[in-house]
Amino acid sequence: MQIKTYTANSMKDILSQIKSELGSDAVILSKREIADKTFGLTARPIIEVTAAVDFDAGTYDYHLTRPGASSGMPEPALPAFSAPPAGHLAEDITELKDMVKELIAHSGMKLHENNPLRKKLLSRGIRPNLVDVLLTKLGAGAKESAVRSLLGKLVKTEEPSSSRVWVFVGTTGVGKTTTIAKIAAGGVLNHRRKVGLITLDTYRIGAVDQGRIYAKILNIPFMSVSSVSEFRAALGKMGSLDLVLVDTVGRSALCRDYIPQIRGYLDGVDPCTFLLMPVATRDSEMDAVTRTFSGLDIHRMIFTKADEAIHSGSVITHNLIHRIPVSYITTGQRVPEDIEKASSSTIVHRCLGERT
Ligand SMILES: Nc1nc2c(ncn2[C@@H]2O[C@H](COP(=O)(O)OP(=O)(O)OP(=O)(O)O)[C@@H](O)[C@H]2O)c(=O)[nH]1
Ligand SMILES: [Mg+2]
Repeated sequence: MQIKTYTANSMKDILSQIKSELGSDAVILSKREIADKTFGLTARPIIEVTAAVDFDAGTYDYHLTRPGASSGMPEPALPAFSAPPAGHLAEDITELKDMVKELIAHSGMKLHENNPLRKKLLSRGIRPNLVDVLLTKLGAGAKESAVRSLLGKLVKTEEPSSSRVWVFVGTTGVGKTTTIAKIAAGGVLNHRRKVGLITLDTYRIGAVDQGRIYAKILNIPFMSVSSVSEFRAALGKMGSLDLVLVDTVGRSALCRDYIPQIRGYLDGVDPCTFLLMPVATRDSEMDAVTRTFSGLDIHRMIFTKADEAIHSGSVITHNLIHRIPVSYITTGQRVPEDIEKASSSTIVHRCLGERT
């Protein structure tokens, strides 16, 4: 299964994009109006649609769904799409087909409403239309083991990239500094790596102290910088280290100058950028935050505070919709213990619990 999000000014444009990229068997998972941020204050509404198409999950690679990214993997075969007859009739037929598909996507609930597996997946926080697409793919009478196995193939996790500069972003209080301390401690204590810490002190006076204290405990270099030139100088000074962890001081991502400011710091640095998100965040909030931070080219996700979440289907939903690989999950306040490397099987297990 391939899932992809499209934006355009009209539904017609989006449908033709979906058809040409995903083929005519694609189904629409969600559709809504959002503000086109590129127009600033005069933002006008555009349509955002997430669509999915079914093909052998084993051949799926997330890069294929990320515009501009190249995986080096062969393109999976898309479902055959027979060209409709020419003329108005053809257009009408195509439009009707689209409407039927949209209807089917929205009537998934009816098809599966008596399936106990549906109730279970919903109770774990997986978005309803995703649940219906998964169940439709597996067919009536699908067993939970089949859902686990499909999700195991679809959920994308990956180690951080090979960049030696790791940048941690996310809204206020999501656990950036604590997670950095956990990763720094793991690097220093378990892998004997030379680690340094830089805080981009873009806003809060006194916010650097937390990082400074962790750096002191771990006996690693620490610098707080408040301009791009200071940041470049700090990176230069830490040039011999194996890993430089960059903390960004919490500020609402909705502040209009926040993302451009951070982007200014990172220009030409080629870091691995992590977006941190608490597991117990509403789907719509996760979508909005992810969209806001996409201005920074997010390479990996870190889901935080898994210990505070009643269920963790939000991680699966986010991963299937946004296709940003997960690198870590944090599970408590203890430094350095409460962090684990993400794997698709542990994410599925966290969401669905023990096999029954
Ligand atoms: N339960 C739980 N608490 C966590 C976890 N990670 C961090 N916290 C707590 O969340 C609070 C905020 O953590 P910080 O690391 O300061 O968050 P931040 O993103 O750096 O915050 P700002 O710099 O203010 O944006 C602290 O009380 C942490 O102990 C976690 O995995 N589980
Ligand atoms: Mg912080």
